[in-house]
Amino acid sequence: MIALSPEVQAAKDAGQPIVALESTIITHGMPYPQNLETARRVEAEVRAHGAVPATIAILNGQIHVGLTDAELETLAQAKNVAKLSRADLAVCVATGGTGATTVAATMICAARAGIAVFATGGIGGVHKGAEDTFDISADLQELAQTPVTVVAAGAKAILDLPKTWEVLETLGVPVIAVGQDHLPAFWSRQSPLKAPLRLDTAAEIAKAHHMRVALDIPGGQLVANPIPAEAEIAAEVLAPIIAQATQDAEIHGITGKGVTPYLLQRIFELTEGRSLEANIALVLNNARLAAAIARELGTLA
Ligand code: PSU
Ligand code: MN
Repeated sequence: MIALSPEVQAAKDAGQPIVALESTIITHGMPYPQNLETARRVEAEVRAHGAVPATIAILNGQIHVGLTDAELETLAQAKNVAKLSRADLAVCVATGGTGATTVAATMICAARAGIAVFATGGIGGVHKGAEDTFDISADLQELAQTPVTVVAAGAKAILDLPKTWEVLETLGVPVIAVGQDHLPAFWSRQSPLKAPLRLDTAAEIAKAHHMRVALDIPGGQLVANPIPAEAEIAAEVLAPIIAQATQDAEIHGITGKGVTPYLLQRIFELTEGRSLEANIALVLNNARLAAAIARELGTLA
């Protein structure tokens, strides 16, 4: 059911570090052609930092771990691609379908392929208004049960961040801020929320991952890596834009899986593309750290 690309297979055989990458960010998180460019740049960044990238997607009922450039291009241009989370994965494979994997589904596929480190932009979480809608991403539950270290720039600031961190605490997920005491907020380096845990180096993060496995504690780690300073958008600038986008989603009756892609697209429009530039910068930054963690993990095995 799982097809490793030749590059990923060779890396596995040689015991080289591998970094998993998701595909929903390509199909639902960014517009074409920036999505394709970014996917290629993220893969190049992982390679430049001594690891092998494994972008994950389901193509014609097969789980692909590592995509060829042609597959990446097809996916980036495809319209109406399914967005697959934990609930959708088996149905998609069973019916021969094609779809992009969210953080949750990418973690499942990575773990099955023996990959422990995964880089993305931002995870899903508790949506604003969840007390009425119950809209909470399956990404959070996945972090509680699948042993993959996920490097993200925090949870997307479109979410209710305090509630997101509370749920992760309840689920026993280590949320580790990198190099600072406060949690980052995706497009901005700082949020007012103090991080539950802080580590400063890739080696420490790899050690913590290793120890969790050794202690037989299920689940992964969320590494909250702040966006580079030169790329950040101040939280005060974004707050009214996020409020507007959230209101527009409500007016247009957007619900369920459609909420996250709608908000990202609307914020892209309202910031005249600045949100996308920041998003690209933070994904590249996460790819670098994930490669370093994967390298360190290789020295512990
Ligand atoms: N981060 C981004 N863009 C995205 C996503 C994350 O910068 O498109 C995607 C991820 O795949 C994440 C998903 O898992 O959004 C969360 O969606 P939901 O809230 O429906 O679970
Ligand atoms: Mn949701």
